Formats: sequence, structure tokens, C-alpha cells
Amino acid sequence: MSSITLALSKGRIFEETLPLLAAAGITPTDNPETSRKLIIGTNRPDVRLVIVRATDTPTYVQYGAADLGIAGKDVLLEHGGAGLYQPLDLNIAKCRLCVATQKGFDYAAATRPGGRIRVATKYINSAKAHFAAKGVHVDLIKLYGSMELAPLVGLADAIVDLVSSGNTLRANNLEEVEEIMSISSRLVVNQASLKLKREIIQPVLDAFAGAVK
Ligand code: PRT
Ligand code: MG
Repeated sequence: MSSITLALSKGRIFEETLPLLAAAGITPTDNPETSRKLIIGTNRPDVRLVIVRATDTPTYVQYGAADLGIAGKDVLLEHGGAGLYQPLDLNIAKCRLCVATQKGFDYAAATRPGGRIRVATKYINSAKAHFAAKGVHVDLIKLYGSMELAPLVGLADAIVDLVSSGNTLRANNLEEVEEIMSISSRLVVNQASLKLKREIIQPVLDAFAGAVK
């Protein structure tokens, strides 16, 4: 019997995917927040979940180690989307990709056409494209987390990071100076899996589409 594997990350994506899974008649048999298992079964013998780091989801699906996955637009833009079919915006894990600086930094002056700015981010591709479109020279510094620290200790003038409530920026005396794009998570499907396992995958796609708010 054919079966499918869905790649999910712990935390907000897992939580917000549960109602979509329920709409497709899928209930996980373990909670990844409390279990240490990386492969989680479901009530359906033909559907299993694999728990991966959010940034790794597109890679598992690209190589067919998972047939489907759920990943943020931020992550997909950095990955590039090779080998992935992206049929559905799930409208979950919503936030925005922004530029933020310390309060009082003259962002307008730094980003006049021909200007130059030093930016710390884990979103190198998105940041590069954003500043290129503005005609601003950008020196990018790659970080893997806690971007908010960089302007406070003089590592960068600005950061490009995700913002949802704005509490993290406020707590660190930073302010949002420009929105780059709004972000939500998408369903991604391995292109070969969609052809070979259509009879299992298509009803899941249809159920997810019907349940999207
Ligand atoms: O946390 P980890 O390092 O393991 O990986 P991750 O941060 O890539 O994964 P996770 O699970 O935190 O995020 C998964 C996806 O959720 C991201 O790829 C986004 O598409 C989406 N998402 C939605 C967010 C946020 N909202 C969000 N607020 N991802 C991260 N944040 C972070 C942000 O980077 C910042 O540090 O939350 C902080 C800001 O939140 P506020 O509420 O203080 O503004
Ligand atoms: Mg995180």
C-alpha cells in the first residue's frame, strides 16, 4: 500500500496545522512538543509526520524524503523553491518581514539612492533583493538567531527579521522602519510525489483548501 510523509516543524506551524489535518481526517498519535520522536504516526496507516527544523522543511520535500511539507514564505524564499510545487497558501503562522533599527537611527538618510547600510539577518536572499530594488548598497552579515542584538552592540545598523506582535523589537529598543512583505505558511509538495501518489495527496490538498481561513 502506498503511503505519504508530511514534514512539519514544532511550535507554531505544528499547532496551526492541527485543524487543517483534522479537516483531512488526520490525527497525530503523539505531540512533538512532549515526545522526542521525530517520526510521528497518525490515525491513518497511510499518513505519517516527520518533525524537522523549520528551515529544513523545503529540503526534505525537494529530495522526496517527505512528500508534503508546510513552510513559511520566508523559508521558501531563502530555499529558492527548486523541485517544489506550492499549491496552497494556508494563511497560518502569519507575520511580516521587516527592516528594524535602533530608535533614532536615520534610516531614510542611510537608504537614499546610492546610500550604504550594514544589515544583519538570516534572510540573506530576501534582504539582498529588497535593498537592490531600492538602489542601496548593503553589507549583509549572516546570523542564525537573536538578530535583535546586532544593532545594540554595533554589529549592524539594521536587521531584517520577522515581526508579529512587535514585542521583541520594543523590548530591545528597536523600531520597525520598513515592511518588506507579509508572510504566511504554504503547503509544498514534491513534484514527483504529486504524480505518483495523487490518489492519496489530492484529497489531502482538497481538505486543506476547504479548511483554509
Ligand atoms: O525557532 P527555530 O530557530 O527552531 O526556527 P524558526 O524560527 O525558523 O522556526 P519557528 O517555528 O520559530 O518559525 C516557523 C515559521 O513561523 C517561520 O518560518 C515564519 O514563517 C513563521 N512565524 C510567524 C514566525 C513568527 N511569526 C515570529 N514572530 N517566525 C519567527 N518569529 C520570531 C521572529 O524571528 C522574532 O524573533 O518571533 C520574534 C518576533 O515576534 P514578536 O511577536 O515579538 O514580534
Ligand atoms: Mg523561532
